[in-house]
Amino acid sequence: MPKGRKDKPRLDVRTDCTAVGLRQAVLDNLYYISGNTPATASPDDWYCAVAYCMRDRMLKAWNEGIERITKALDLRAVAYLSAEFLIGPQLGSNVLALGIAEPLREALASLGQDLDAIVDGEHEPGLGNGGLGRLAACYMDSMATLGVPAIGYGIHYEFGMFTQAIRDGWQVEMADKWLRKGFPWEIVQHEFAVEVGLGGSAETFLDTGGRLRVRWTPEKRILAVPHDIPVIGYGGTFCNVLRLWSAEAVDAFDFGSFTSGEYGKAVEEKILSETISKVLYPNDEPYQGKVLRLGQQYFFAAASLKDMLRIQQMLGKPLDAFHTTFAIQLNDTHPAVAVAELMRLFVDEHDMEWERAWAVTTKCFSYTNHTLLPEALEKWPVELFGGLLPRHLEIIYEINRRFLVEVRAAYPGDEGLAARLSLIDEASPRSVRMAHLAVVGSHAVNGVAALHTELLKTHVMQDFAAITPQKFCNVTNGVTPRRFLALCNPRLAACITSRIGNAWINRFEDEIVRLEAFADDPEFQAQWRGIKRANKAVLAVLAEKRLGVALHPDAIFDVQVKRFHEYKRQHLNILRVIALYNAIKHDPGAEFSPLAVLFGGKAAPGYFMAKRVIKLIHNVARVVNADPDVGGRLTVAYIPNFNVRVGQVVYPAADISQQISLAGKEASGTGNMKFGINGAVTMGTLDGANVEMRQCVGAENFFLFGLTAPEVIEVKRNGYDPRVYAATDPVLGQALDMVASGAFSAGDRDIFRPIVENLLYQDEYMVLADFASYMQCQASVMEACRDTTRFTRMSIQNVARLGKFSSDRSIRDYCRDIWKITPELG
Ligand code: F58
Repeated sequence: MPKGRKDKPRLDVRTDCTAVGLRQAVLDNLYYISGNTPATASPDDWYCAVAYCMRDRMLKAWNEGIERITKALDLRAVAYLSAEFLIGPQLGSNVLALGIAEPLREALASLGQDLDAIVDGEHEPGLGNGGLGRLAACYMDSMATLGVPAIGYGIHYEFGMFTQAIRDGWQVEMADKWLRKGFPWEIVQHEFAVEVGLGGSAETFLDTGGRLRVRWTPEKRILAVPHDIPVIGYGGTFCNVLRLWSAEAVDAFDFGSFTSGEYGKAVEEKILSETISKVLYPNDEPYQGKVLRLGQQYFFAAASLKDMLRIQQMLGKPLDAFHTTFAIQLNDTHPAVAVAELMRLFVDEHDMEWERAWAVTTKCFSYTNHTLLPEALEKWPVELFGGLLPRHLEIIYEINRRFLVEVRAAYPGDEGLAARLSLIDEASPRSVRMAHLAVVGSHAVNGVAALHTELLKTHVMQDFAAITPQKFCNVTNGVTPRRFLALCNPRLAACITSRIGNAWINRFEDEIVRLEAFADDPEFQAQWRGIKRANKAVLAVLAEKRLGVALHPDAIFDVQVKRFHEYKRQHLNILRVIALYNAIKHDPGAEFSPLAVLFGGKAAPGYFMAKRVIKLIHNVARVVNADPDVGGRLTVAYIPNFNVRVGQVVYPAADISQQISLAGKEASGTGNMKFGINGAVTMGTLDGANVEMRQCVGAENFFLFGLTAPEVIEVKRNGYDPRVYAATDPVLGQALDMVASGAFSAGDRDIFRPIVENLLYQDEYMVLADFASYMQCQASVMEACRDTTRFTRMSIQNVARLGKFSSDRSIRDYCRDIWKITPELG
């Protein structure tokens, strides 16, 4: 220590959490990591300096977390296998978890920097499509907060979800180069890289003990390199890891080709291998077999299992106790090939008896289903599957053979049942049913909301539920109140804390209900409204800046943000807007409370109809927003490139949350919960988790409309003819006619013809059947909004009564009912 400074305690720039220490740490990082001084640093340099500063402060908990999993013999950890983790921006949530926002803010201010601006400048990793990927991220957050040891295993895509731009109202996709400037949160763990095989053939041989064995000789080997991202729980003491695999060539450079002058060929192998983790599939459409996608699935499933076996061996535990070390959760069927791979590892590579291997495997796995849409259930043509994974196909056949022997023994003569349950769909082309593999290979199968689980049991998986009812259970989805309230809505968070303390942040279910007491308190109500207005003003600034649309914070903000899909019925919403527009035009002088209808969400690039609905929304917006008769009382805006970050601005600003899927189609929804805990009142159908949300908030605090799931089935059974609705409801008829006649497309009758014709002649998602009820519901919303006191009470009661929808509760359910793990922190 230099002379003359003995009296000053030495700062550890890696761990100190005072403003002085953080300031020094940021300066050190600026200088030593990006070679900058405050005078030369760019916003990205500042961001990186702060991010590394936070990562340093997470490392102690991180290393303790890894030790916990790799040293404790009696500990069962969750291995959460998911092809997607939509983690969102990291800086803000890590600062919140560490609880050092204030000293950090002070430190940065002393350097002339604004913490919020730095947080806002982060480019988020879009490693997921939507709800499924974001759910995985919420669950990682909750596991770390509750002290559930876990490793999240996934894919380190080089290009995540595409960036959406809008040109002349059409969606345009652009590559998401999220890694361009590096990603400061991850640590690449080259020493834990593993090899994964693909292709080739399988042959039998006699081992030295004279036993018949099978050996798979892959044609190709790819190196899986783990990129570890820390996931720290709220409070900053417990940390898990998200391990994302990136594909590299085993030998990046072929010297043989190089020396013989074939320079291109020398790197060909590298390029081919890296393709595996190159890009996230943005597919939300009817499922198509793509060999690269199966390659991705096997790649991360196999690498993850190898990693788990390494840990098992490190612990010195026998392989047949593998299930005591890991509870493996399959997030949908994307990682389901892991069932066959674990069997291959046990039987082929570790010489375990089939029966024993199977018993251990099924004790490890459990499977979460996220969809009821039959076209979304994964099926791989046998030929394609066998070409890429010949040994796994054999193993699946053997699993199936044994399974069907049991089925036939229990239900003799019922060949129909056996065919329906089979892991192989015999229809041409023969294919592997991944959901069946997941169900047979798991000890537990769950749906993601009560209604969804019920429909799984009674429809999509009816036969499985009949033969193994004990496997099926429900775990209703949840969202993390850290990111989706504490972080994204600091004003509301502070207001809630001022009344009930801050324990709601990690004990949401128990604590938030205490807000009920203030629902009718005039002072609290005024405060509540002020906060909503301020949040709307923030969104209005964004809309003005990015879209040039003026949104008035005194308008009702009515929002639908989610992926575009016909079952989610964004077209029902825009038909409502057209009907409201017509009502204003019909009587321009009538009273009409200002309403801003906001949309956002991406369409899969190949989804013709969804992209056309986006175009229709833009065209309607152009007409409505410019009409002097409307005079700004009805505004329509489309917020481009909806992602986690945009969501964090949108949810806090909404008054009304549109959750309008056709009953029986949305498995759960999680946007509904994010809106709800930020005080938006739902306008929705009895679908997915809406059903349970309505039960919790009470019918008086929910705007319900539409057919129920049984009614949908009934109406369809009796022969649904959408034209009857169009012909008998003049409001609907007029709206459709306008779209068809080119009223929103400068007379062009072709552009929206596919939408109108689809609605009139098919309407699979029964938009027309639910339209009248939706409009009626709209009238009740308008009425409720005119009574400010009533509406504010509804909003407060929504927040106070939605404690159940914290992902902490979901994780507790998984721990208790499926994983049999006791959370360490309650
Ligand atoms: C969603 N699925 C469900 N899939 O639609 C939603 O109801 C549910 O709340 C959510 O899962 C979480 O359980 C979903 O997001 C995908 O994104 C697939 C990813 C793989 C390609 C096909 C879409």
